[in-house]
Amino acid sequence: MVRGFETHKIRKCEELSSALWDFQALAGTEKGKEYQVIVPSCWENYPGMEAYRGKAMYSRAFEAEGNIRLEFKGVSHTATILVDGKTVGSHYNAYTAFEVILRNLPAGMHTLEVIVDNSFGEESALHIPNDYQSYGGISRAVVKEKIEDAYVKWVHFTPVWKTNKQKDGTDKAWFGKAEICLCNVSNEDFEGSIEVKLEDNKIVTLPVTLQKNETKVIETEEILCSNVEMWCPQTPNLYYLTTILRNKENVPMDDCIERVGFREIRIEGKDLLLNGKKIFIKGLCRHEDHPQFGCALPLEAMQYDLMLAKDLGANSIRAVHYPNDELFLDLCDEQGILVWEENHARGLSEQDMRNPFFEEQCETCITEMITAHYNHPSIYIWGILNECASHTEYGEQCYKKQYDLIKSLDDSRPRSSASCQFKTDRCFGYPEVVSYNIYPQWYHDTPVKEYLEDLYNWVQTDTEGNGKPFLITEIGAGAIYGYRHPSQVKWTEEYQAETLSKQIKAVAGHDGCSGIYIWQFCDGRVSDSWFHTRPRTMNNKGIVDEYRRRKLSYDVVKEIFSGIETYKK
Ligand code: ADA
Repeated sequence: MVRGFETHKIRKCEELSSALWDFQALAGTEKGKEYQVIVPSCWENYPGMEAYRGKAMYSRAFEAEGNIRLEFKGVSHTATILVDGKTVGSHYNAYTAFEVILRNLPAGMHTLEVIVDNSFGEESALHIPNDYQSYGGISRAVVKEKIEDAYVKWVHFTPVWKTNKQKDGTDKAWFGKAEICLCNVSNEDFEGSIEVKLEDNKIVTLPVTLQKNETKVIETEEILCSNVEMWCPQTPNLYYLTTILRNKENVPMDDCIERVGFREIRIEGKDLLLNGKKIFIKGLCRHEDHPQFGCALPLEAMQYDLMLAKDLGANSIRAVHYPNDELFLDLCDEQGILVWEENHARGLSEQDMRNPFFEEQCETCITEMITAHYNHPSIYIWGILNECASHTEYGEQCYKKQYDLIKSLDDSRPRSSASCQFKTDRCFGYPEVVSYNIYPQWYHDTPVKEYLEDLYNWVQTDTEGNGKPFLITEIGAGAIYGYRHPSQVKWTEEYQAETLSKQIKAVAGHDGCSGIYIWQFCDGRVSDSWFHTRPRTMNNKGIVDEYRRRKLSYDVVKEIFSGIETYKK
């Protein structure tokens, strides 16, 4: 499965994943190991490949003719694409989708080869040994599409709640603006038109002219969208937005179907407002990680995680520390679960950020993330650079550039960054929301309330984050599943449960806080080199373990989240 809904009716699509591919390791002692595997998958789940870090080849045949668009939803972490033995594309970063356009393929069978590399090295500024695993494999779906000379590359829809001047008085109504990116892959100029429909209602038709090989974005006005209901956690209403591209003979030649939600995210002083109502985030930080699937979780496993999140009383998932699979975001859209999504980065020092590939790899990730995920109503905020060097002058330059890039791509959502720089962060003037990762009672034994109050007051008195919404984007403690002991020392389930209880109550009871994300939903695998501080080479701060088995803290979090109003000031 590629998406939670059909994204094309006119464009002919075929999923190349969810089928057998040939796999072969290309290096090391595993060199020559061959398997038939289902894609998406991670090779760490193939026998004998559990610790393989290097290059491997995936291949399969496909039938095609003419102009073909191949879309890879995620290859971990560097991909080189060959068709019939010729390199036709490449991509860095496991967590963003990319396309390869093949022009005028002769009719018949063709060979697709994907060389995948998950090694660490100078050219990888973001996939580095870290407190999560950089898996290897074709870890998300692969699609083959037939396109004509011109096609719809993407459509972004921005819902706007504003006064409906077409009616007297001050009634407000939902409006929508569409931006449509069109590509002409031929050497001839193109003339035609696009029609945009919301469900079955035509909302606009515009003429289109494209020079040969031109890519162009055309924008509609803000158009009144009658008879729509808002998207919110209680009623996550979704609507199909269909864009049809016609040629000058008015014959439909391509289409793009998106699914949108009418919701408004706004900031009022120190409050986050969803559709005009103040919200308090009860969230969980979640890696895409599973002992049986690596980072390539199937739909059923994704939904099981969301069922647990809802059972816990959570209303938000913080997708750490990279853009997530669109299938997961589709599930969040359908179930009214708010998502904090962020570009791919975790804990990079200034030295790491000075890697010559860092800025380009971050900016590409941000652009690909927002281009692909813009229409998900569940995403309410864009994050950058989790716990990177926001306390240094050079770091600040990078943060500013990335905040500016996000704003240029999407000025409809607030921005933030999860900081760990205590009272040295110098970047709170740029984002709309101030966010911190804190671990009182785990990495240090300061009482939670005291630590939180001290930090919050410093932000208000000494930084440009004064008066902005303030989120705790990580807080938690470790526990080894099954380790219970009357001493209740650190790493026992008892210690984690007691600590999370204090931490959640302290954050909920602080009237400056707009929410909390527990670190973390489930235990997850980390890089082998992190073994010294990570028993089992796992990050064990989950409230369930990697098999989603509940620790004592599960019921404690559930009871507090479900009755959060009791603890709020
Ligand atoms: C940081 C980091 C997380 C995780 C956490 C921990 O806050 O953002 O990815 O490493 O620390 O477990 O210490």
